[in-house]
Amino acid sequence: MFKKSIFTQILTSFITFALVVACSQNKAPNTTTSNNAGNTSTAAIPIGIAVAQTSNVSLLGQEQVIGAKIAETFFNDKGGVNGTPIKLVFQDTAGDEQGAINAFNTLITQDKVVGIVGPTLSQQAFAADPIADRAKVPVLAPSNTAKNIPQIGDYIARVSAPVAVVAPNAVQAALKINPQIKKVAVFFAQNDAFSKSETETFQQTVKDQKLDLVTVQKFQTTDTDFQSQATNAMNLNPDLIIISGLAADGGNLVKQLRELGYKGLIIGGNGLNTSNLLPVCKAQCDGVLIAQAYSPELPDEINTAFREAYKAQNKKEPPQFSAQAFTGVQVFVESLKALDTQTKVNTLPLDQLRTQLNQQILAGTYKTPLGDIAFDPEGEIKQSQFYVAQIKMDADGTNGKFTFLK
Ligand code: 1QQ
Repeated sequence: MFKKSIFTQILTSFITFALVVACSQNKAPNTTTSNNAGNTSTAAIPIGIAVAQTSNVSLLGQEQVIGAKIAETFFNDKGGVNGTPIKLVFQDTAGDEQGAINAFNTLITQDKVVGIVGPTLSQQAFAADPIADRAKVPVLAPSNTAKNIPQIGDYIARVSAPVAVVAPNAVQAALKINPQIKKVAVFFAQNDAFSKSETETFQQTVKDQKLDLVTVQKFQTTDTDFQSQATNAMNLNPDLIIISGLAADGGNLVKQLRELGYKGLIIGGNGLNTSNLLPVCKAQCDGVLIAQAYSPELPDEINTAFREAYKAQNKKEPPQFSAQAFTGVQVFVESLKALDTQTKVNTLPLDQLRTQLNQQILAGTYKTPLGDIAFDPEGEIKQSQFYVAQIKMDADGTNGKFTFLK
């Protein structure tokens, strides 16, 4: 038997090592591979989806998963990125900051995604987005509506319009339904960045409308018992109550206010903007007003396609969080296509691709289920249409839906 000399063995090991290192570093995401039939094909372009698939926050995150998956199928059926498919890589953020940080790190360094749609909460975005920004990985925030999200860094943009422009619409709608409203009680979750930001907007709107802000009650997103705050507020006889929290806590608060006998209008903020709220407050959800950055009824071609795909799968109208997640994936796909027509994206090293993709995202305009959108230089969404929905529950309280006010 032929025996390799020590020198040949060392040389072979060295060459193998050098090749592995060269291939693993800075690899463009869509390398050419061979399939079993021996044909060469181009591997899919990985886009990261970092949303809450577990924890209480999954009441919101589940809708994002659905929207993103519909986008993956929809755009791949249309040829992906000029013939190259995209592939969504999901990393569960769960509901806290550390979960989002872990998901972002894995997507950036291990999955080598070109960009990230996520996370679910602003509270998580303030912790995880700086990591993507430092790594120069573009992030599209699908549901981060607190003040100062795009300002986290050059690589952070959002497809989720800020509370400052969305939330006041709910107050206008409440005043249209009941022009007699004078006394307003406001509740917010003090351990959540979005809720703190949204309540500032609501409280300012109440003042701007010359209404009387009779009390501000605080709670935690982990609370289940709201008796003392609800009683404090009801003692002041408000005729409007505004809640900034998340779905589980917000739903319980609505329920307990009604059980204590509150009869006036209730506005829920964006954290209550999901039909996953309905099993929490059941019949007591009826009448809750929630401002919307999306309407299923928008007649644009892409929304019609998205709406049909969503309805075929889920047998109900698509919610805002699904539409925004779809839009996040869409912006990545269309920006990749635009970039690819200038420079083939599969020839670019990953770091260059991420940087150029970020520039392309900010430069483009997009026809999405949210309507026509674009970004300002900081990454803030430019969007023009907003809506208000009201929850209508069936008499038995098991089924309900969001009806859009005209
Ligand atoms: C935010 C939000 C969440 C309530 C959406 C899921 O708007 O955290 O900014």
